[in-house]
Amino acid sequence: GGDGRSGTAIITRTKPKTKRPSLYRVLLLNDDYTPMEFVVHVVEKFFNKSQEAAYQIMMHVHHNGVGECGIFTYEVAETKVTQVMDFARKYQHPLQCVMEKK
Ligand code: TYC
Repeated sequence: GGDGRSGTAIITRTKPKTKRPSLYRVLLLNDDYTPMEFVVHVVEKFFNKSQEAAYQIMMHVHHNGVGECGIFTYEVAETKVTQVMDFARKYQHPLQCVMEKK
């Protein structure tokens, strides 16, 4: 790189740059009102977990206040959050789903 005239140089990349996408955790938050079975259903439906895995995640959230449902790229994480929040609102449960950068 460089223009051979101004005395400046431009460094050009030779190795192909593969940028890894940033990852985001999708979390469920505990509350006192959403039925346990509803949370299990949400985790099965939107995070493709078995009933057993979904139950364990739900109980983790119930006891710890927050728990991870999966790790995704930004767009996928955002879609999961929107889908869960829309589904919870449809059934008038206060369930909260959020994403955070890993
Ligand atoms: N704490 C709720 C109850 O006792 C159950 C619950 C679990 C709610 C996980 C939200 O993300 C949650 N019915």
